[in-house]
Amino acid sequence: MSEEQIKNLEAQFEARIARDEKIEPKDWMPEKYRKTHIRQMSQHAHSEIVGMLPEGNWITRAPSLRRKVALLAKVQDEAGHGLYLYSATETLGISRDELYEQLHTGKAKYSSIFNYPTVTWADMGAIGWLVDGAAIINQVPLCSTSYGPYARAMIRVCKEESFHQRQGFEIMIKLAEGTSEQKEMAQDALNRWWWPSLMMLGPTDSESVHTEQSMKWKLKRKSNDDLRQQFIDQTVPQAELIGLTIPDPDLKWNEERQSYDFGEINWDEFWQVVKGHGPCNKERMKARVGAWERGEWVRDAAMAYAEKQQTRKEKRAI
Ligand code: FAQ
Repeated sequence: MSEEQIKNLEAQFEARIARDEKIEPKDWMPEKYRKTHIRQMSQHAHSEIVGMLPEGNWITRAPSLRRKVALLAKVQDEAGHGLYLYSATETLGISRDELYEQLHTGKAKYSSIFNYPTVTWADMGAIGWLVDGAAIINQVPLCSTSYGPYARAMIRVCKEESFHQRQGFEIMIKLAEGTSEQKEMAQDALNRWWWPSLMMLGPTDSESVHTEQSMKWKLKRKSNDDLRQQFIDQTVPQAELIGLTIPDPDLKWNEERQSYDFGEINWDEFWQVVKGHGPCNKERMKARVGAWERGEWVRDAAMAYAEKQQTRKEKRAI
């Protein structure tokens, strides 16, 4: 293709984005657009799959049958989101095997938040309330992102995340209304998950390398800092409502901005976790790689069965 033809295609592509048209898998797209989407969508898929691990830790220890059923369903939803997002990523011309390989070799990232341990039952409440709460704030704008398969996937994912957030908040309400030990457990979980939840929304806008381009392509609709502020403004009144204290002495309502001012985030901690040195990074990767290796015979058996069926079909056709 000549340089001029490429320029023409690029101009048509940009015009479609400007008109808020969806870009579909078979449409022409700039290589950088394709790669950026593979990066973000696959990291999102990996986050859902790795995100099953901290909660999976509590399925056998849920305090009642009702809690166990809800947690089991939530973790299954996360598996569904991961598979859905992997399929959407595959429409960009990358295979599932390559995507897994990127995760297992550390080439692809997954959300920093899932590298923290779940030490008490209250952590199940805090994850639903805070982590799913932050995920929804980040993901609702993604429902109108420019790449069609991602936008459509996000509509369903957001509906389920919203249910997850409510079940988490309900766990927190019950604990906060319970005995003093239970309320302490809820407060302790809030203390440990608050700051990592703020970090989860990504580095500050001045440090974010992808925001500018992603905003132009309407992959991102809001900046990391805007999403973080929205999360804080939404969550602080919820903590107040159930009598818990946000662990930030600098948190203060700013009348002029009609928003909360908040304290300094420990970005060193964030980057340490992103680079693989968080409390559970090694454990999470070991679990994922182990599951992949243990599943080899299942994949082999499925492939052998598919081949056998195909041969039978071909023989019948002769
Ligand atoms: N953790 O330039 P930016 C969930 C990386 S799903 C690790 O700002 P961008 C459901 C970033 O990749 C949670 N790495 O990047 C659930 C980049 O590195 P790279 C996941 C992070 O893409 C709930 C570098 O830093 N959600 O929770 C993080 O414009 C409960 C520079 O950053 C999504 O993935 C981080 N937190 O903005 C499951 C949503 N933040 O790639 C179970 C879709 C940044 O160049 C239980 N993703 N980095 O090597 C996004 O919206 C964006 O990708 C951001 C980052 C906002 C995460």
